[in-house]
Amino acid sequence: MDWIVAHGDTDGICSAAIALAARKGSKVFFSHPSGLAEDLKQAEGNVVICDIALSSTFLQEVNDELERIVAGGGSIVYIDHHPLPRGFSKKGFPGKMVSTTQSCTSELTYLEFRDLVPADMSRVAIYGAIGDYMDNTYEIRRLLRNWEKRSLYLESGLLIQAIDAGGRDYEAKRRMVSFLASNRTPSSDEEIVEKAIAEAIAEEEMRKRIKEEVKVVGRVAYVLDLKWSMGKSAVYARAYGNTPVGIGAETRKGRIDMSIRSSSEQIDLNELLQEIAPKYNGSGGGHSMAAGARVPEGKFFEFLVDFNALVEENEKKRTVEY
Ligand SMILES: [Mn+2]
Repeated sequence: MDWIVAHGDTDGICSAAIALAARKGSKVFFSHPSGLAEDLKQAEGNVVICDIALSSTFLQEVNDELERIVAGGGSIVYIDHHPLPRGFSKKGFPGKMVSTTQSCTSELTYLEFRDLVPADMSRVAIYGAIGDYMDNTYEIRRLLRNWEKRSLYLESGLLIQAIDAGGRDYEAKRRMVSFLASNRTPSSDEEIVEKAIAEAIAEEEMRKRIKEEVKVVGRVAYVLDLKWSMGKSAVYARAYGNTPVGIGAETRKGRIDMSIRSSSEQIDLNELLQEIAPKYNGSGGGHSMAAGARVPEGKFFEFLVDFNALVEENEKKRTVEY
């Protein structure tokens, strides 16, 4: 049995769909950076891994599992656009590593498998790119020329909203992957349309609520425990807090989970979070303008104050350079 292991967001789901169109019959499994090594324990055969950051903490464990799969006669294609861990070398990696931070994973997956999938799969790459705010690359703009852009934005919007509404429903995500892999549009799927419209209506309510409830620490705005999409909460927190950085946070099992979004290219969230989160017994990282972090519940406010200081320092440092 071949495997496709992907992140559960829009970019991950679209990447998995493209990989599935190329490798029909593969088992689709969802994972995340800190669970990857454990999840790979069940995997075998030819394995494609999409949109899951290689975490420096679990690098050795992941490597061991990949080596086991290859030793059993399988192969590995690792496709991702998160920054690689410091000191990581592609030499000695047990498989093919396709990596850049400049494009989303859906774009990379489409380019990797383009000879094996129908040309129509290019629109799935575009949905994924929009989902990760990475539709402004050379390749995605080139692919968009073969489509009616406005219609494609509706399709991707439906898909993104439905995925946001679904939370951790992995069965629903798996259905989406096979649906997209068989070249059907989100608008033709009743389940996706219904979920997307309900989510859009909820979003309008949540947007207004965030406007009322947003709190600001210096240059960082946040909302806590809204029980709604943390990523979208972070974007609205930043907009209504009138700050360059926004956080959507949620208390879960004694820890605070955060989605963090920045509107400033001067701030590298991945870099800042990797530096600061471990000081609070937490972890963090992701992309420069969209990242996540987790700290123990009791340390959240200390973390916020310290994180803000770092954001302010970074803004100043980079402005002076001009
Ligand atoms: Mn991605």
